[in-house]
Amino acid sequence: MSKIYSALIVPYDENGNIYEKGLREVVRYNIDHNKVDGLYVGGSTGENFLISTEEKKKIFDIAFDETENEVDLIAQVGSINLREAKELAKYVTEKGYNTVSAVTPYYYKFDFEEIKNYYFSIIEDLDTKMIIYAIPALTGVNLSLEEFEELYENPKIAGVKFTSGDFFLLERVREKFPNKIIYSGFDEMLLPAASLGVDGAIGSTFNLNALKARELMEAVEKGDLTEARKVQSQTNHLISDLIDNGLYNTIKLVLTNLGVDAKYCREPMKKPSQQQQEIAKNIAKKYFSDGVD
Ligand code: MN9
Repeated sequence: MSKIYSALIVPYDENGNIYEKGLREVVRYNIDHNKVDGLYVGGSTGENFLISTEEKKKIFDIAFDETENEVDLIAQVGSINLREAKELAKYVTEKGYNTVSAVTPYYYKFDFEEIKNYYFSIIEDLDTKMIIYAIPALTGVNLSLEEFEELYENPKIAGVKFTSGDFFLLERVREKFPNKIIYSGFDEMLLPAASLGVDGAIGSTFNLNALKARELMEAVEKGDLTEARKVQSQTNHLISDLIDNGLYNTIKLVLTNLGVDAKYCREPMKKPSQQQQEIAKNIAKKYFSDGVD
């Protein structure tokens, strides 16, 4: 059975500080309402690349405390400050997380030897699994099949969060490494990824809509392509509406409309305008009327 993970949304308050009460509510909503199998903590969706090491630790602490082993947790610790990545990996492992993930190092054009050293170094002293976070559109790093092979020679590297539309590569990776995990990373392309046999999916929109992602995965597992396409289309109407209105702000606004105090984004991301708030209210009504007062 494939697994559904929300890429955890993190509420920041008016001043851009982590809003703990709201974060706990988002975690609970994901477990109690969305019925996720797990949470991917500290990813792009958590605005992780905008915050300090201490704030990252605080988010890892709160997520761990609030879930109390009810669901799986993956801690994204990647940073081009390798020392920070190592410190965070050690921190979460000692806390009790058994899986870490790290984005491919970005900004500078690191060569593959440097990328490989980065991954091996983060986990060298730890007894923890590593999921590579591959998101070439944001990092510029395109790992080849041969490079995956070299990374996978390290038995602690357990798989990849594959956030790309390169389904040729996805199929090649699936076929060549049947025992390594693949989590699909683009919610709007869950159907093609699922049809190629991924082990699960990690997504920002699952904070709102994980139940549909589960329906889609189950339809694919049953071989019901007609149903799977129907669910992907329904889902993609929502995803288009969210993206058009500013993805993370709108996920937070819709959650707020559903009674989850998800607040704001961290600067330099903007606060939502009046118009964005109106649109988000309509999105909440249109797709989630059950949950709106
Ligand atoms: O974690 C998310 N990636 C980013 C995965 O936010 C960069 C996705 O869930 C996307 O937000 C989503 C919309 O494009 O598929």
